[in-house]
Amino acid sequence: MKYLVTGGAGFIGANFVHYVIKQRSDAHVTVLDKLTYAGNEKSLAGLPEDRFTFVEGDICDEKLVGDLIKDVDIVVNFAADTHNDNSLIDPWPFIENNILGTYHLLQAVRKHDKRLHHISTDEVFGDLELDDPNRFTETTSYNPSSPYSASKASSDHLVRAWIRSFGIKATISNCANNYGPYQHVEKFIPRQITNILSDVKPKLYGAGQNIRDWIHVDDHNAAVLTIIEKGNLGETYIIGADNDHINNKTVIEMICELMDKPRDWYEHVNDRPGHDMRYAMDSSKLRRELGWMPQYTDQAGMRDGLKETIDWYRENEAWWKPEKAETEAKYQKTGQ
Ligand code: NAD
Ligand code: TDX
Repeated sequence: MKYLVTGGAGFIGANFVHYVIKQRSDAHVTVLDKLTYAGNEKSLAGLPEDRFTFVEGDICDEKLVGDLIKDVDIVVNFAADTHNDNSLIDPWPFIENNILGTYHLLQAVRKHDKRLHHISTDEVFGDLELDDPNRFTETTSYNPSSPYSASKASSDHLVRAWIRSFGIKATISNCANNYGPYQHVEKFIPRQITNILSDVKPKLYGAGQNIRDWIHVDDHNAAVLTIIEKGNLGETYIIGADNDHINNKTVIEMICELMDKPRDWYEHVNDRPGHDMRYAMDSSKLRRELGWMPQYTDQAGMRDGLKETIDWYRENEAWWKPEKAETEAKYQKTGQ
């Protein structure tokens, strides 16, 4: 099986490449990545040269995309601009990379009749109130809040339209918040871990009551591989690990405790404008129809996943240190 993994030098894409090379001995992976500030070729170090190729380039480059797609069996699209806070400062890269980029991939898979799996997010559904017992399902209406989530929603709509109008062979997955190795230090969990490793207090937006349905990146990628291999063409699958009751304040307290700091060794900073309150995912379709199950579930699983993630950042300072100062300088400007 020959894979073209777009955005494969980013957090989830790089973990996917390591995962698929390890799990499937017949897999060959080509990564196409623009290496934006969020892409890091070091995340792909150590992969076997005969089974892996890296190409620096843009999914909006029609000729390059066409040339690469001709030689593969499937495109797995992770490429996107992904940080909500950045989309509130400058939305344009989100429109370009997420919407136009997906358009170009769709045209290429259509022309060359190739399979596509498109990676999306829970945020396309908007948010839930804290006391709302519902979870997002495959049929929940789209209601995005930020420029980032609106751009992801747009890209999902394009994929659905190309399936319906042109019959392309595609699947979509919408996953909850991921954590694990190789995640950029701008994101919530690595930011707090690397703050503590730098002897700086973690930063909690507002009161920290917001809830994210945290999932370990390996559980996400196991689900993606399951959908690629067993999923029904044209379908959307929700991916989640039943962690929709752990708020941000609790996550920071867990990190402090696991890193031998007092549980309240953090500070409150400015909240995010338009901050979504709660995400919750109902992944029963994926579990029932395709037999996928997450490994890191509930508060105990989350603790295990966090412990491993903390150890990874402790042992890989050379990977994250170069990004840290610039990232924090950006947050300082918004009082976050
Ligand atoms: P990331 O920001 O860590 O990585 C994105 C990668 O895409 C980077 O390597 C970047 O260089 C590359 N890229 C951006 N624009 C490109 C372009 N035009 N051409 C080629 N490469 C380009 O992101 P991530 O957290 O790994 O997210 C990957 C995907 O998963 C995204 O589509 C995101 O919306 C989705 N997702 C993320 C989460 C999460 O919690 N991080 C949850 C659900 C879904
Ligand atoms: O320093 C922080 N303090 C804080 O309290 C940061 C960076 C974040 N937060 C809060 C905001 C959110 O409620 O933590 C929560 C998680 O924040 P992010 O890591 O920025 O993630 P989120 O905005 O929820 O979006 C993530 O999940 C869905 C990814 O960044 C998206 O790419 C994905 O689609």
